[in-house]
Amino acid sequence: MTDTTNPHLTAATAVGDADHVEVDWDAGNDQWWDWYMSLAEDPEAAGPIVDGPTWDPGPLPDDDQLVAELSTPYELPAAAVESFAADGFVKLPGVLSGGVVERLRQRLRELLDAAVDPSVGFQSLEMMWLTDPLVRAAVLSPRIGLLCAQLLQVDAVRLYHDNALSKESGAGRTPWHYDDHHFPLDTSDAITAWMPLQPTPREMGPLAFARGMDVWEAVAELPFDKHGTSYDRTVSEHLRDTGVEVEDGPFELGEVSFHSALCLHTAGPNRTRVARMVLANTYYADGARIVERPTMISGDWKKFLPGVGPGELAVSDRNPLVG
Ligand SMILES: O=C(O)CCC(=O)C(=O)O
Repeated sequence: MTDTTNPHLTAATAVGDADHVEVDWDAGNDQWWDWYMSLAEDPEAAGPIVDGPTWDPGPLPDDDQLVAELSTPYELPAAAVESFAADGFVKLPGVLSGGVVERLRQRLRELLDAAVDPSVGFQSLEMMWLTDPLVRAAVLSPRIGLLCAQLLQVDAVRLYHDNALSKESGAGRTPWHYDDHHFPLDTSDAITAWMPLQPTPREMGPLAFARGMDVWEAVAELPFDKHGTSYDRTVSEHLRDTGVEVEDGPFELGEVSFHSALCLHTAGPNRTRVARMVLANTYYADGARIVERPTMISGDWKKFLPGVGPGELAVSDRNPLVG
């Protein structure tokens, strides 16, 4: 260990050089997020906090209406499939009604408040779908699962995990990364549906994407930095110096983004007084296997694939086919 050791790491995960990640993560996924967020540069950290958005969700659906909406296929334009394949992400309007968004926001808030230390700036919770019927309707939603399979152009997708993410007022940037680096899967046919649970203006830190399915290739050999912000900074400099376009616009109420595991993405700080809440669900192509050497960047992945070991088919009772 050096005197620049990241305080969120244990002796076991801090071991070796800064790019030595071939060890198991030995804490929970909430501690993983505390560590991971510390790897982002945040020049706006001391900036002003402004009022957040206000919105009218419209009528709130009852449970049956919510399930019906989430079971109805979304009319996906062919152009969206093409732009996902070219860009690595796509943002689709009106995937969720305002009422469904609001019901999910209220439920995720209750679940987070019951489980998470309120002083944590980036709050997270997974596997809610196992116990909460409302969250299950969204996580196992045929609408969302079908969209993911259509965008990946695969026959069927399985659930990797659900994720409630609340970036609280004043919490900082999410570092640049691409999820293929994270998921312990032997396929890049993995996709995250990032569903903001409010309209999300720029000052709230919407997810932002480097445009281009192949942009990751130029940073694939960049040494990771498990102690500090050099990986995030170098990716950011590379994107700027090579003129890669970054889509960092706001999300309307009900708009959902879908990003490939190969898409480089980040998110700004939340400089508003309103929590930036998201339900982010990840799915992968049926038939994927666990890689031979998962790393600490995958966090506590065994929670999402219990009983499945390296090299084995990524299938367990927690990875149902969706859609
Ligand atoms: O919500 C964020 O700030 C980051 C989420 C993310 O990176 C993801 O869902 O892949």
